Amino acid sequence: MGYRVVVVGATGNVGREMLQILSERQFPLDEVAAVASSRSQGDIIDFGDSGEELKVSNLENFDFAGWDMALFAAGSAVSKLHAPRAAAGCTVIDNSSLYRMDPDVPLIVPEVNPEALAGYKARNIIANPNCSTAQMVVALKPLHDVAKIKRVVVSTYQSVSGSGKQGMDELFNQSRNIFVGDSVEPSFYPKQIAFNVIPHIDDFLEDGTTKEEWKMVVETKKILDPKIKVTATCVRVPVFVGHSESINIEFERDISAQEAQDILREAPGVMLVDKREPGGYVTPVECVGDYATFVSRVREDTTVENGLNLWCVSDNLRKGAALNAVQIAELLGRKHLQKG
Ligand code: 11C
Repeated sequence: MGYRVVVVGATGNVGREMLQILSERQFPLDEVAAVASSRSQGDIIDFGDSGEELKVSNLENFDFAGWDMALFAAGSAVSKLHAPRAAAGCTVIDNSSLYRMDPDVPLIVPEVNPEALAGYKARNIIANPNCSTAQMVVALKPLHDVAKIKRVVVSTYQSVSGSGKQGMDELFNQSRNIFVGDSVEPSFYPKQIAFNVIPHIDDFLEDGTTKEEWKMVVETKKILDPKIKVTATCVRVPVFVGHSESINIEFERDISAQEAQDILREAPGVMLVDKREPGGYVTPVECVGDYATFVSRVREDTTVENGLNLWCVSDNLRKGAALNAVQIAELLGRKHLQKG
């Protein structure tokens, strides 16, 4: 006996990836529903590459009663409107930022804080973290367990797929225009993204940081440890898929690069690729379609006490969104919603 699972936002980047991952991980399903806005109602979409097709239902009048789980990937506004009524019928796993900091909603990365799932019944909603936070905490957790992290300084190199199809289209169109000598007018991003980088993701806050940077701070505290100090600079780069991060970590006790490599080599969800030679590290194009959070360039930072630097890369649509949501669904099934 399997689960009855709804994917909301099934026609978007993350929704399609959720369907793909449910199919490729052979998630135990009795039925899967693809749900989206009324614009897509009746469209036929692939259930990953399973060969099965799904007819898209309209979210406005979709009845969640009798379903086991609903994976939401349609943004905060849609979650605000529909997640509470969905949660009255089944457990919601929400990929938006709406509920992440709600004390009654667990914010889960299964390799890091699976125990926090226990509180999900308060609202019947579980939150999926921001993509840049998810991959970072997977890399930090095993190191924190042995040497206690005091402070993290992270700079991100985030792909345009993090901002959805419009971001991907803008990078594609601007790159093509530059090659054929047409003008490049930014429309979706505030500045040119092709052959450029933009130190700005999400809204600006009063203190000069951005909401993306704030999310990395508060989500890391909620998932991993409220005592860890985090400061972030989030940057959009002209890469289609795959977020990269340069992470500087200060620990309470001395930890050598060698010890950190040995720990990371064994850590759940981590793939250490660290050959200290040209090409002996992972770049975003190589992480696309993979489940792992790749860690490279582990080295000691002698400018601070007990410091390490590392490079971390992951598929933002997978570990940063769809894969993590499906892993939460698997955990929920195993721990709380066991079937026959
Ligand atoms: C980006 N990290 O790359 C964002 C996308 O809070 O779920 C995900 C935003 C979020 O633009």
